[in-house]
Amino acid sequence: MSTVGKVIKCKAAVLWEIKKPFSIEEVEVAPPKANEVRIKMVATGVCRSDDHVISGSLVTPLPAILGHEAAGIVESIGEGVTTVKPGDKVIPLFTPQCRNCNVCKHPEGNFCLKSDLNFSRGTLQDGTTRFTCRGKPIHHFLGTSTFSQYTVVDEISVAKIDAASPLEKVCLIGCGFTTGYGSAVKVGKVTPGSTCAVFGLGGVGLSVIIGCKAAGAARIIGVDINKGKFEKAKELGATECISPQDFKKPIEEVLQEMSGGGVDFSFEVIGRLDTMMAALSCCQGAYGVSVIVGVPPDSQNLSLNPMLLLGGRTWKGAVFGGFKSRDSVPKLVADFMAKKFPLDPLITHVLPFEKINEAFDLLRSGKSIRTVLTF
Ligand code: COD
Ligand code: ZN
Repeated sequence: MSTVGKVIKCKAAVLWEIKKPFSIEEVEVAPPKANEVRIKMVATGVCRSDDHVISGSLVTPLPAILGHEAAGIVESIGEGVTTVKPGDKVIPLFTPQCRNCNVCKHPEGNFCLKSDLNFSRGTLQDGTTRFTCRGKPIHHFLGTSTFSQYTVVDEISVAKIDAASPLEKVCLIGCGFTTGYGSAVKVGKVTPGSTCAVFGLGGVGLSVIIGCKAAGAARIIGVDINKGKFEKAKELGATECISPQDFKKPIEEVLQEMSGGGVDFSFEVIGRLDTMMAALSCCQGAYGVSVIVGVPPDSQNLSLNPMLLLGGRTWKGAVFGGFKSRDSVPKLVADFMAKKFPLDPLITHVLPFEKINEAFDLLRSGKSIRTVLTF
């Protein structure tokens, strides 16, 4: 029996309040309105930013259905939708691309003004929600809400991908992989033969390493206090790995010495102010580029000696690896299908969707790089 135009009853993980586990509930998912798309979820990754909502350090209206790194199949479309159709494989996009705002129209900008990260309304673009549970409206999260068997997204927040792509792998292109990879190839614009330093070897840091390697870097130095992370980093392209705890002098001095005066590109993929300063300082003073990927807790501030920049260094940051989402995600999936980069080494656990709380325990304990939940 067709579900088109009807409310779908299905299972979703609802977060009722912060610092509590998800509860798997029966929810009602309304049909898509004009310019909206209803998606049957196939796989979703579990990302640190979802956990930041649970801990309270990323604020979004609750109760909500979280999740923003996923892949699925279009079930039905609302009036006026032209870029996807029922049956298409798609990736929901937590950074939309409206193609009309100043950012979308700028050749370099990707942080679309329609992003819910800007306002955190917890709704679709029309200001309402499509989810109901126990008679109460449930908020969306970043316009994606992938911790549900079905979700509704705006057309500006979804990209059609290759029909042959394995959804339980390419879901990582929806956030973690792309954030790291793009930070190297698109934001830092790593050049062939260069020397790079990557601070933090979690899933996103490893994706930065994959990007540095793809861009042809000659040396990629991984930096982490957990030496257990070194093996995989080397497998993915790090040429050396060091722990700041093995040195008496500051790590930026160690890296300057290792690189004969400063690395060409550095990346902070931890989310700490001290490592952001170390990453900035370790890059070459006249032409080095340092990219911030991590987000520090509770909007902390840095103070800076402007001399660090006056010599010619560049300091930058971006969301979603600087990629315009609807333009780039289909290309990234095509690149994965063409074996231009791997995703398998990033996926350490695969669990059924119902075990979502277990997946977050794995994330918090540091035992997983990425857990993919399958529906
Ligand atoms: N020095 C060196 N390494 C350290 C230090 C330190 N002082 N402290 C921790 N580390 C290492 C840890 O041992 C770990 O290996 C690594 O740093 C961090 O890895 P993870 O697994 O905790 O994190 P990732 O790779 O999954 O994600 C890291 C981010 C910084 C990207 C993430 O936490 C974040 O801030 N995300 C928000 C960025 C974003 O764009 N969000 C948009 C939607 S997701
Ligand atoms: Zn994420």
